Amino acid sequence: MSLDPLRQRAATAFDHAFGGAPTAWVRAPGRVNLIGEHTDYNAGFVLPCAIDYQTVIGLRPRADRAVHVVAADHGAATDTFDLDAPITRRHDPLWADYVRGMVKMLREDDHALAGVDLVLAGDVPQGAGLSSSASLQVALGQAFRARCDLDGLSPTRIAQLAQRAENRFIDVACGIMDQLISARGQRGHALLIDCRSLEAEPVPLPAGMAVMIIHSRVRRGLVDSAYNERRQQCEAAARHYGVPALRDIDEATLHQHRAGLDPLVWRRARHIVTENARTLQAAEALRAGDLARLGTLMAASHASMRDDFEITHPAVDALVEVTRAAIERDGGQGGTRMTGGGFGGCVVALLPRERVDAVRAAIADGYRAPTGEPATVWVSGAADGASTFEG
Ligand code: GAF
Repeated sequence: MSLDPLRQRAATAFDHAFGGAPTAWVRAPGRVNLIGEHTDYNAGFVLPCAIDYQTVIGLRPRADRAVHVVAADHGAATDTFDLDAPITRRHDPLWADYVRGMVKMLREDDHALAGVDLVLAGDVPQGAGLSSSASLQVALGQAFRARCDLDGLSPTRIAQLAQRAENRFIDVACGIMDQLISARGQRGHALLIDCRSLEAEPVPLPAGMAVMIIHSRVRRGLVDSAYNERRQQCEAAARHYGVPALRDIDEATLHQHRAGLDPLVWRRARHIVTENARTLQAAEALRAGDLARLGTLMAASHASMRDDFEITHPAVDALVEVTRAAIERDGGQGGTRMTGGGFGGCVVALLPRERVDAVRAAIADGYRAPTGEPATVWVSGAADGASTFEG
């Protein structure tokens, strides 16, 4: 959670692999999305915040044109490739492909790259849907920006190239949310991101609120194929309505021009159209400190993901219910819903800090994953996006 253990782990691995110390340090956070799910690839709105868990990279220039990488968290495994040769996938280990993919996209975007030794270390929980891979790729963009003095490489451009690496190199058809919040997050704020214009408005989290992240311990099975299927259904619905993206229709149009659209695809579209509206309303509720309204919107978002978009899981539904009941006990206010791509993974809750222990205890008592495991709970602030720091 704090930078120091990560920095120390990376420094030790660096000395062991390359001798000496990095000359520069960068970091990029994971994320949790408060509301606005699967809306990003529909050119819509999302409301994520960056979290206090991150990827750290220590780096030092090399005189040649090679990239040498050490993964401190993977038994100091290494990867090496040449900046002037074709950059291809290894497939195993996956972390090496994230590095290669990001470097390839930076190169294709015509940035003048130079050789570097890199050590990676991170504490974003992996496989939990908290964007550990986006944080790695954005940190890499930040690392090359620092190594090669790429002053023109903006945080938004880093995010776009990181998304492109996922789409074209790793072959995951994700939207821009995870990379953009990792690159541009602001401490103490969620960002209301317009995924079409990429404008992002910081929305302060009300004082005294905690962001709780609860891992259901349900593995996110079949997530890529199901995600791609949802994406295709949304695109089919947009074609039916004759618009570039579902962002471009409102609820009235959704109903008026429904005829001829497959009922399942229509329900997918209804999730996106209503979720966009809820996301804008949730940003307003946050700004106004209206936690009751926020709670209602988060509950409606979860129901829509469960019933219309069908991306939740019975255990995750049960976890949301236990969490909601605990938040609302004795008139308490706040909200909870599944967060991220879905099919398992994490639940997010926004609640007054003094309620955290009681809610944590209720989850420990009232929830078990299908495997019998208890949930894992993290409490985070809203963190800054990618940055350099002193080693
Ligand atoms: C995953 C994707 F990577 C994001 O782009 C987004 O679509 C999210 O699922 C769902 O909101 O995290």
